[in-house]
Amino acid sequence: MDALTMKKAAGEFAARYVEPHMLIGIGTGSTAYWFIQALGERVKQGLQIRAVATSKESAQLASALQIPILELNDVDEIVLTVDGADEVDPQLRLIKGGGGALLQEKMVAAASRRLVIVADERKQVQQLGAFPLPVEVIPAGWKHVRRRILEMNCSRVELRGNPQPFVTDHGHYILDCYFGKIEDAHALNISLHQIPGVVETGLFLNLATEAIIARADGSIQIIR
Ligand code: ABF
Repeated sequence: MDALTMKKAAGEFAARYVEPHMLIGIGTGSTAYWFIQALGERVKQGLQIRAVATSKESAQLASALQIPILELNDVDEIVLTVDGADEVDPQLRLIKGGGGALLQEKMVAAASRRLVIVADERKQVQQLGAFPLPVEVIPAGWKHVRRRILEMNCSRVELRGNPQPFVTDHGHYILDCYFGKIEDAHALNISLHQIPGVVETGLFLNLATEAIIARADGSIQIIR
């Protein structure tokens, strides 16, 4: 299987978890895209669901497929969220945010009873950190945040976007931070959150309840 086929397989597999009348969270990215497409097909056949989106992009896609979208503030607990990831380790710790939606993704994930990650096998790692860690920051002080992160044993910190900074759905910037292999993700997450101007990090810890991994040989691996 090539990457697109694996992404499609993982996204469509997760769509089977959705039952009638469920309030679900819909992720962002090229794998979650296939989850949303599969839901759209079932909605066409009469499935009744409501969804909270993790990005404007996903909200637009879902709306175009007649999936009713609610705002996060207008719901209580989300039963199931399906989202992608940039890295998944064996303990279901994640790096997310390569798509720039990490803040809404983490808020929706935190409001969800189950967070199911859909990914192709290339996202599986033994230890987080090969992928640069996205950190969402307030534009007004990003240069000071960058300096503080560089003091944290981080080799490179790049403002995402060129020549214009990338601006998130919530009006913030993203710093892509090259820490290399992350020894203690919990400690790093706490340290980053102590820097004034940091809004959120792409470290998703104790949030994912399951991962659906599509493999190149056509198999599906479930990690719980
Ligand atoms: C999103 O999915 C982001 O958090 C992440 O960067 C992105 C990557 O997944 P994909 O490879 O499916 O686009 O949730």
